[in-house]
Order: sequence, then structure tokens, then C-alpha cells
Amino acid sequence: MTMISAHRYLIILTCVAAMMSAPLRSPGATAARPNILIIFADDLGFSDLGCFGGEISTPNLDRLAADGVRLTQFYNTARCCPSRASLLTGLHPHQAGIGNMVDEYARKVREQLASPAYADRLSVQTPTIAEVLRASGYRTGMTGKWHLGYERPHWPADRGFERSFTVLEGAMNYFGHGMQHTGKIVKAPMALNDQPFTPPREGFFSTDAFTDFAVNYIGDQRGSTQPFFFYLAFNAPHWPLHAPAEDIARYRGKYRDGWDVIRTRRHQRLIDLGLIDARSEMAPRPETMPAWETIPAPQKDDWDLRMSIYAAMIDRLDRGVGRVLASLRAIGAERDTLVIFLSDNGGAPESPRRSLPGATLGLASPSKVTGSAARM
Ligand SMILES: [Ca+2]
Repeated sequence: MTMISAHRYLIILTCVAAMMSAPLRSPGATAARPNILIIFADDLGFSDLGCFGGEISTPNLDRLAADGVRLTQFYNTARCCPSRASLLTGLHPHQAGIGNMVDEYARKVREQLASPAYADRLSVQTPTIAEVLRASGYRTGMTGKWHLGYERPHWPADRGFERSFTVLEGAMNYFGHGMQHTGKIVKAPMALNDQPFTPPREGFFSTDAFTDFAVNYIGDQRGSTQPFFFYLAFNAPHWPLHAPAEDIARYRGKYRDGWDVIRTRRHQRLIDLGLIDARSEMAPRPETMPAWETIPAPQKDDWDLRMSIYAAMIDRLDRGVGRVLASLRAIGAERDTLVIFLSDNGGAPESPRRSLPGATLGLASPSKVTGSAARM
């Protein structure tokens, strides 16, 4: 795609008003220089969160919204790479060299355009927010999805982040090992600071690993005389559909009412919450999607499974946010930290169908065969 259109999306801002009156200064931050925490989701739908009308359990983000500001006229640039380029530079994505995606599949477009506005990494002519804040005395760190350059010297460690733990590409197997988005069974494309990182074979789930890194980073700021900037870029709920089995089980069956009913409920809740005008009409169902009532029962069950995995991924992300916010409280920084939550674009229309033969949809282990997996 060569055109980047602006899409309305969600953002939650929490800048605690008591910052000026807090009796104790928290680590690093001052009234004039708060800590900054940006929490970024990937391919999150507009109405997925509870505070935006969704049925998925997101109590931590809901609390953030209740204590802060929900913006309803916020714009992103509709795809992973350009939105990240704009977020980190404050510029139009073309000015930062990311007019299109950095991935191999966009190479032909980049070569045809032959312009510095269409590069395979963030422009070195453009400072990142991390570079600017670091130069002005902030500590800087990030974890999660980078997607602004696969090779050094274009990693987060090269672009102003003193500490980083990232997936460098646009997607990964959430369990680390197994089939990647390339369709090959290789290790996840990850980095820890300036070194490649190989996830452990057992006990790894990327949402939790990124949360752990953020919690540890914030914990290390206790007693610091410098404010910090931390960028927590969850890869959830971007495909592949992966979640721990116990999380999927909590949502299994909740989507059997189907997309026609569920989106009508979400639309009504958005009206009830005052986030959209009561006179607004819901967009027509895309022509490619049939009416739910015409779907055969086995396929309904398959769609319910897919949506239950997607919901579980967001549920897990929200619990990660809860742990990160608790870590701010633990070091006494909650009242001196600007927290911004947003997503790079809306729900993905893509339908990646790669899966290990016989794999259970949603899980890394191919230990159980289901009909759902065969179709996916
Ligand atoms: Ca995205």
C-alpha cells in the first residue's frame, strides 16, 4: 500500500492532576519533568476494550480510562510501521522514511518509488523521542514490537533506548518457538539490547515476557534522580492467534451469538458511554462477511474459538497493564507519571492461515488435533 490514510482510533491519557501537589516526589520525576509511559497495542479494535464498549474483561485499562481522559478523535496512520514511525518521531511517516512497511513483501513498492520516504528502516536523519529525551536527562527503555528496521544499526538500542527487549519484526509466535509468521519454524526474531535473543523453549509467552521486562525496568527506577521514558509496545492482539489455554477457556462460547448481535451490542454501549453520537448509524456489514444466521454450526464454533483466543490475548494484555501500573505504585511514581495507551491501527482484516499440521488453534503445542486447526 502506498497511501496511508488516517483512521480514528482510541487513546487513553492519564496525567494525574495531583502532580503539582504530591507531597513526595517520586523517583526521578519532577513537577516539570514527569516520567512518561507509553503503552502501545497492536491491531486492537476500536471497541474491544470495556471502556470503549467491548465485552472483553479489561478492568485495568478501564480504571486508567476512568481516572484519565478518553480521546475519540485521535488519528493513527493505519498500519504497524508508519504509526510507530510517527509515534516515535512526531512526524508524518514519510518524513521519517516509513511511507510503507519495512518488510520484505513491500520491497518491490519501495524499489519502484525509489524515495527516501520509503525505506526499510527509520530515517537516521530523524531523532526519536527516546534520543531527544535521553539527551535531556531522561532514562529510556522499551519492550515489545519494534518493526522499524530489522538490522543494526537500526535496532532500538541504536535509536535512543538504553535498555530494550524486543521483537524486531512485525509478528512472532507468542510462545517463542514454533512456526513464525514467515511459515518457517525458526526462533523468534528478538533482541535484548544490542544482542539477538533466543526465548527459552518452555514457559515463554511474549505478552508476559514484555510485561516482566517493563515491571523490572520500572522497579529499577526506585531512587533514581532522573525521570524515565518507557515504551511498552505489546504485540498483542496482532496475529497469530495465540493465548494460554486457560485464558481461551474463559471466553469459549461467549461469541456464539455471532458478529451481527455482538457488534450491535458494542454500538449501543458506545452510545450509552457517550463515545459516539446517539444518532450515528452502524456501518453495513462488509460484503465479504455473510449474515451470522447463515453460517453452518461447525463454522460458528470455529469462529467462536477464534474470537475467544483474540479476547484472551487482550485480557492477558490488560492484566499486564495492571502489573505495570502496580509497579509504578510500588516505587511511588504513580502520581508523577504520564501514562498514554493507544493502538497502532484497528483490528486486522488479514487471515493468516499458517499452522502446524494438526496444531490446536491458539496454542503453540501441536499436541491435539481439532477440526478448527485444519481449516485455519
Ligand atoms: Ca498493527
